[in-house]
Amino acid sequence: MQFHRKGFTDNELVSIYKSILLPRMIEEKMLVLLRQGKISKWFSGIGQEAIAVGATMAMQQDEWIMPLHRNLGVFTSRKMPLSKLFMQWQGNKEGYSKGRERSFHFGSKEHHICGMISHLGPQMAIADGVALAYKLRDDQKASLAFTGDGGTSEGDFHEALNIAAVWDLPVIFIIENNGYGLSTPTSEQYRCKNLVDKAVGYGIEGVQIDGNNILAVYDTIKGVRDYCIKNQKPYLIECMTFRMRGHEEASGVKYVPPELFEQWGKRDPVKNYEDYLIAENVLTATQVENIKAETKSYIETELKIGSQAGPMEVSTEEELNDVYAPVGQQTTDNGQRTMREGQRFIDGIKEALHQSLVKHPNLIIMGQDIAEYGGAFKITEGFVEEFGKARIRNTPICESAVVGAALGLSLEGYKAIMEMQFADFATVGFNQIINNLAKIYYRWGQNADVVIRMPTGGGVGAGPFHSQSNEAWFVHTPGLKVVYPSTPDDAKGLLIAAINDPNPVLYFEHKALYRSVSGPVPEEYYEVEIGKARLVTSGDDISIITYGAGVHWAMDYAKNHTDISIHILDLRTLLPLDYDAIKEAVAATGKVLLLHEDTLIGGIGGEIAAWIAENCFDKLDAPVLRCASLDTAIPFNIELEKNFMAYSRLDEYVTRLMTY
Ligand SMILES: Cc1ncc(C[n+]2csc(CCOP(=O)(O)OP(=O)(O)O)c2C)c(N)n1
Repeated sequence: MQFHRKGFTDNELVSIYKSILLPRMIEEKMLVLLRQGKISKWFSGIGQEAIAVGATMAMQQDEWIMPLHRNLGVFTSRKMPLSKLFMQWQGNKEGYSKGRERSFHFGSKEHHICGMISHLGPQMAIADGVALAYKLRDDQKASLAFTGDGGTSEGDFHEALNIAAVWDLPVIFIIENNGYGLSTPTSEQYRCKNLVDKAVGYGIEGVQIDGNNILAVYDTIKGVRDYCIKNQKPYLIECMTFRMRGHEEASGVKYVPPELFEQWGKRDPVKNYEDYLIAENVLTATQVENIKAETKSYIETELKIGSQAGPMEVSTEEELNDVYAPVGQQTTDNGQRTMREGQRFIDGIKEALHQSLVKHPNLIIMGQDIAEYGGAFKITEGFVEEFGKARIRNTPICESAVVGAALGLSLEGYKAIMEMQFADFATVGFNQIINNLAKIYYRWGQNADVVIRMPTGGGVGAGPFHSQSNEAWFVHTPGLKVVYPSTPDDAKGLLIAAINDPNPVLYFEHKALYRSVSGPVPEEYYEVEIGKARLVTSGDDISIITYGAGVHWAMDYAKNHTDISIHILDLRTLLPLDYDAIKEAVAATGKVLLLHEDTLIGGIGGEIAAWIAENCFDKLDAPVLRCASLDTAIPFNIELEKNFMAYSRLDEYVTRLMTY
């Protein structure tokens, strides 16, 4: 292995040696502890340390790195206290995730390390968002994301590189090509000759290097970092290496030809570098032994501290409290309301966005066709002229990467709104929403200050993929908030509240209401509290608990059936639910109908019905009924769609309840 010392001083070379030795020796210790059952599942990086260590040393301490499961060297090179790392690996409360996450699936804001989710690829787009923040602030910084060769087959790899290229973001993407994705060899993973060849396809630069040569890695990434910052461009680096142990310690290596271990064993990144330093007279053999003894003693001492962690004290209250970041006080509202009449639902949304863009200079909106075109529903029309392309960002068609980028912006203190062109397309950003946005705060205390606008619902003959009601998917996910206004003033106030909330909020806006519903909307900047339902009308006969278009169905029904006294509750927020208001609605009539446009099975109506049965049984005079849409996809033909909709069965259900 050829080492080129370039301008490194002897001291620097020794410091690099200590940095690559540490993760190797920690791992050797870990393997012993693993056999003793003292730590959890372990993904070994033995043989690959030069990449994580070299890359981390080449970056500035305050530049975000998105490591993966084999990157112990990132954590050690950022000088995280080893005792606390041990506590993390043992699942102790004193670790970095209060015992909630395993091995390397955690982050630390203080160390600018973003914790991975198991799905691998989603890390890469978060680096895009961080780099976007750097770029917008002209910070002269770059972010760095890792992937394995296996991870390059994920759509997230493609999306992240593409968006970084299109937006000219200073991101370094590192592929650790270690020959296998679990047991799958690269020959069954991709067909191009080299993975770095993919850079050309994205219109970016790339280089393939020897990933086992710490000086080559360090020096290359230092140079690439300068390039990315100076040229404001991303860069792809393929580091050739080999995984010297199994995918994880329990899985074995039977599928790897033994000669590969022999071949790559000779290219061991630690041993080769050590030999080089001795041959160059930078270190003597005795000094090397001394460094190893010091490292060993450091590891033992830290392990001893780490072993003193107390037993887990479980507090359900703390667990539940840590699902959401605390919401700060909203102070700008003096309570004054100047009503403007005749405002459409869409006007409420637009005004909330506009006022929020003025109020929060760090608010970025991203979405397909939202800039010059003004968005599929023209809600952001005129914004690009007023706020500029940097803040009103057209995106390529890559929902997953845009949600990831939104999270990356949040890591750097920005607020992000993403407009899903249609709520239906959330499926292709689902992983980022469900596993990254929703869980990150609980996992390692990092909030996701992101709002996703979800133009939702049917009634417009748009067929199965432009009409769905998919709110229930998200209501089932702790860590998200789900709001769903039905009036123009709530549309405005709830969107402002969602933007101010430091947690990820899914904001459902029913497309059929955009231009069909109008009403008074205050001119002021104000919030409608998330988690509070609204009493639409009081009544004595039956209570309809609903939201979104259902509110208007219920109101229409009541208008046409003045002989029935209907109590109507508009939930406004689906997660968290306003249980007090639900209880009052049950108590008001004793007969409850849950009404929603979403399909029946697994819809939120079932959840609320169960809650009522558990908590309000004594107030009921009839079984709780659910009126929901048919359990089919949403058909295109307008007659079929009408039949699909819950509204077509509303009279039947009200009658059933009235005659019970
Ligand atoms: C989306 C997803 N699919 C499958 C897995 C299971 N899995 C975990 S790691 C891994 C192999 C990853 O290979 P590679 O990206 O080359 O990284 P390496 O483990 O070699 O470092 C697989 C299949 C996963 N974690 N996420």
